[in-house]
Amino acid sequence: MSGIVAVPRAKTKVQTERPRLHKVILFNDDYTPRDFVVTVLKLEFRLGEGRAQAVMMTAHRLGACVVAVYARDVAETKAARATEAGAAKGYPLRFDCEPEE
Ligand code: TYC
Repeated sequence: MSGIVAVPRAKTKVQTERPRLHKVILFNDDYTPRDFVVTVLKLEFRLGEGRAQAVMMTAHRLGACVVAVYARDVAETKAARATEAGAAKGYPLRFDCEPEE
């Protein structure tokens, strides 16, 4: 007998979780003009005219609409910039973020 014992090495499997995507949500209000909402959706979120109109009308009718989905920091930056664009004109336009399920 050699006295050498083979001990199996413990394997540590590093599980990196994929960062959760975040939805940007547009909320309706009674004051922001429709065409301004559409302009912000086109400029900040790069939506085409038809998609921007559809998102704006969905928020207008239902109270809120998902605009797009991004990595968390991108979603937060875009939501803040779009909300600020409304505030700069005195509108209560609001965009918010929430994690996707
Ligand atoms: N409800 C607004 C109006 O009638 C238009 C509007 C639509 C405002 C969607 C915000 O997220 C919004 N002028």
